[in-house]
Amino acid sequence: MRIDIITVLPELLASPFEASILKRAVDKGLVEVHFHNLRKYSIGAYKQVDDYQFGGGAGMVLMIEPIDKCISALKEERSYDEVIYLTPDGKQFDQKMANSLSLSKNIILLCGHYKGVDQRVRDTFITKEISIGDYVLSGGELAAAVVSDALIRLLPGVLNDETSALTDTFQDDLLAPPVYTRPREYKGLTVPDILLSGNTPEIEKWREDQAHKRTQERRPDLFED
Ligand code: 6GU
Repeated sequence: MRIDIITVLPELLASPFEASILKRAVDKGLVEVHFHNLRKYSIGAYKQVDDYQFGGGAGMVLMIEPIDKCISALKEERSYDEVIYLTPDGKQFDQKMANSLSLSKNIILLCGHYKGVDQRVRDTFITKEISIGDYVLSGGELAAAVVSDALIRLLPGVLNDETSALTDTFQDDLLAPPVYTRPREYKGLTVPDILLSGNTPEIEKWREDQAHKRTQERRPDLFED
C-alpha cells in the first residue's frame, strides 16, 4: 500500500510514522507513506496556498490551484483507489471503513486547514470524505495520522501475531475482553482463575462472554443493528 498525504503542516505528521508499529511497517516495506507540502505547489512570490473566502467571513480557505497541481502530479505517476479529504463534515470513520480501505493499493489523504478547501476541490478530485469524530481539530493532519494508523496495522505482516488484529475491539462489533499479565497476584489483586487453568476452550468461552458483557455495559449501541 502507498499513502500520499497532502498537507500544509508536514511537521505535524511525521512523528507517528517514526515510531512503533508504523515505523516497522514502513521499514519492512509493507507500506510507503509520502508527505507532500502543499506550499511546494503554491502560486506567486508569496507562496500562497490559501485566500479569503468569497462572500466574506472569517477564516482562510485552501485554494484549488496548488491542490490541483499536487494531485495531478501524483495521478500522473499512478492511479489511486481513493482521494480522501479529511473533514469534520465527512462520514464518520470506523473499523469497517478501515478494513475496506486497507485493501487499497494507493490512496491520497488531503488534510484540510483553516476553514477548509475550496468546494471545487471536493467536487472535482475527492472520492471520499472522512471525519474521525464529532469534534473539531485545527487541521486534518492528526485525523490523517489516525486513519493511516488504523489502515497500516491491518496490512498483512504488520502485526507480529497475525491473529491479533482479528481479536481487536470492534473487529466483530464487540469490545475486546479484559487481559492480564504477570504477576498472578499484585498487592492482593488477582487474575481470574480461568485464565490460569490451561483449559483453552473454557478460556475462549470466558473471553467471548466477557466481550459480550463489556459491550452490553459500555456500548449497547453496537448490538442495535
Ligand atoms: Cl478529519 N478534520 C478536522 N479538522 N477536524 C476533525 C476531523 C477532521 N474529524 C473530526 N474532527
